[in-house]
Amino acid sequence: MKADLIINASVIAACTETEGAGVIENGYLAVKDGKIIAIGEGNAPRDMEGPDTRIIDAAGKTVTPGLIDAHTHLVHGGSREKELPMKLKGVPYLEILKMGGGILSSVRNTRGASKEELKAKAEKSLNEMLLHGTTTVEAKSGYGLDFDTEIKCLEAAAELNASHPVDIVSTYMGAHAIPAEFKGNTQGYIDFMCEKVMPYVKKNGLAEFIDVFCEEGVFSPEESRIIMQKGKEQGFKLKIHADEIIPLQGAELAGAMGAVSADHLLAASEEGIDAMAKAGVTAILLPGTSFYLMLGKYAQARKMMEKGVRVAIATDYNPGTCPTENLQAIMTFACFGMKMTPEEIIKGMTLNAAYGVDKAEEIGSLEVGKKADIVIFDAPNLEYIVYHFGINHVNTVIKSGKAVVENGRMTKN
Ligand code: IZC
Ligand code: ZN
Repeated sequence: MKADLIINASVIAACTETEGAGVIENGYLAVKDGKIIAIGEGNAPRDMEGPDTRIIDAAGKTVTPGLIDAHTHLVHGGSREKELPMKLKGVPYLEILKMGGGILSSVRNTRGASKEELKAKAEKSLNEMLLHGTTTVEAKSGYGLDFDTEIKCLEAAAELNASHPVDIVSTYMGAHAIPAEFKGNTQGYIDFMCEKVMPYVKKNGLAEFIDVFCEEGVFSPEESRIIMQKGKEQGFKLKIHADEIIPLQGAELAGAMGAVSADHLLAASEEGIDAMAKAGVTAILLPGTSFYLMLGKYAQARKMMEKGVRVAIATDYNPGTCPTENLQAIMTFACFGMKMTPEEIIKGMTLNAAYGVDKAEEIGSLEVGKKADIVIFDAPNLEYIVYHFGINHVNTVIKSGKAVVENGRMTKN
């Protein structure tokens, strides 16, 4: 494979295991056979440049690891813009769900779509993600709920993972809502998920994680614990939508169950944050959702960081509560909503996000030996990307050593 040498970068944010984002000013980065082989300050050593080395001049630009979107509901049918007037009238999210709207309306649309239709829609989203700098995405099922549709969605994600440059980490999230056919019989639905769906998903390698929406009117903490326990016994890694709206000690549960991540956490308690720090649970915070639900409140990122919790930031891309694929927009919400610095934010979308999907050994930082997933932003520094918001600053994306976006456009091959 050809080698690439990125030179003259105004800023390289290596996002290594150090304090801050490991910023190098005026640096170089060398890539060969899909891996990073050198990184440093100043000029690249002369022997780095071979006859087929492609030189990328990154003068005036900022280089970061490929962004990792550690929490999305990628595969789904339909959209929910028709809920806007209700939202503006102040009807709460959980109220819309209770009336059979919200997630359940997306479930109807997803059940009604073919696998090909779902793939075509998700592929468009993956293209947007890639163009905006995302090279790895976690994707949850949970808009099918019945056996056939959940499997259809997980298969769609697996097929896209094989065909699309963006890598997909899959999560089975049957525990996203209680489907109409199990209304009033939550236990029956839990048994169905744990005994029918999970074994099939495991056997066919369709998901690495399971996730549970632990929320008032959805799955109680006791029910969530049972689902997580059954998932763990079957060899799944754990995630939980915890303390998003109503405080239910979801963060405590994540700690007790040894979850890889707990996500949302707006209403997490002090004790819950301590439990996460102690158990090494990554907090995946979703400030775009706080904004979109007009909650007037964000997760306490600063407190979590002070207490030693690893903080990742993701989009929560989904049709109801954060319909955007653009992690750069989420950077600005993280900064202004949660008072995170640009260095903390980029780390939250790279190394810490890699921990959130249990892939930190391969991706998430620019270090010798790691996969060459790299973004070059047409911005002189990290602060500029966060400050000049709502537009796409990506110039180049390199995925596993291959340029997949050049001059802001996807390459053809
Ligand atoms: O479709 O509303 N919170 N799940 C949990 C969501 C938001 C997605 C949705
Ligand atoms: Zn979610």
